[in-house]
Amino acid sequence: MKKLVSVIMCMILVLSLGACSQEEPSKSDTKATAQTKDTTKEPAKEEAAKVDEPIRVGFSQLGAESDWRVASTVSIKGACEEAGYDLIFSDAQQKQENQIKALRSFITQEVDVIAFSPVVESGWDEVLEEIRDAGIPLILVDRSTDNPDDSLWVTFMGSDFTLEGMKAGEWLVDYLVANGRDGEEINVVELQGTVGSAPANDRKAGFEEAIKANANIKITKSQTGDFTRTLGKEVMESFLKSGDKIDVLYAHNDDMALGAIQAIKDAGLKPGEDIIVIGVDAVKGAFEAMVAGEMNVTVECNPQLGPQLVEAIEMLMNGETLPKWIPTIEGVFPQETAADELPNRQY
Ligand code: GZL
Repeated sequence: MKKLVSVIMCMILVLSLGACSQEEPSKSDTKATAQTKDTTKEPAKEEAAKVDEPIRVGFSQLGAESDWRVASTVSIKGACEEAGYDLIFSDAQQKQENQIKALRSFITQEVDVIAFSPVVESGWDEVLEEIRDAGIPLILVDRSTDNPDDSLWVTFMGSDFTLEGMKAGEWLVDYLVANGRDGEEINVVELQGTVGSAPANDRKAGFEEAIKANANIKITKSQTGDFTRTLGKEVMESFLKSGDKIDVLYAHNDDMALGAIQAIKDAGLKPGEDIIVIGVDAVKGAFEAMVAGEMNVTVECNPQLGPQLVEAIEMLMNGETLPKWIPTIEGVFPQETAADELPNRQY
């Protein structure tokens, strides 16, 4: 009897082992099974989860120093929201160390894409390499860096700041000729943007290039107003207090020009007449000043890069190649066009 029981027990043991082996195929079988498994109907759990997860974008914005910057942020946040992205947004208050901290936090959070607008051109080498080593694609928005290795970022989308400076200088040369003042000694004072920033460096260079053939046009004073209205006013006050002859103000952005206009008026002078006022950005305030006759021209610099950023991210996620530079198309708006153009302005 005992023997019969042990035989039966053995048989049960053998049968149960066989059943397990069918439920637990070998590794190679598993792989084979996975490959032959019809994944068209139900992707594996992790794929399904990935497909449902929104794209996570880390964006380091440099600050909120000007109307242009505020419009840039509105455009980026709006476009990312519309695209259903999970946007992690950081405002660095114009401090490079804050941007570097934000970029490093994006790496730690393992975002899908990093985008940022570098407050200054240099000092990014280490963190750019950390982003590359983390395998996270990087998009430069609005401003670029002076790092010679452009393989560190997928693309730069933004304006040609040198061209903007040249447009400002060319407008001045043409204006002086049109008003019979091309033989006059013309003293230009310059309000520079943030020291070390790409727009400040390039707008200065472009303007100087455009006027260099006209020896009668001289930049007699040049100082940074850090792209803000407050500092633009303060620095213009100091220019005016010097008592030196000032014929033209060239401001690297409209916010500083608008601050300077207030200083010119406070000094009892007529901006737009006694002193020609040139700005860059083409923000609404500049058009309002031109309609009032207090400003003469603004060179457009388009802040609405949000849709372009989303388009670039979509292309990236689809494995498409992006051009190294996606230039922004921009115009020049002299005073005579201001009244018609003002209603069209979106920032
Ligand atoms: C230009 C942008 C500049 C604007 C300023 O693309 O970086 O920064 O001209 C802003 O108004 O502060």
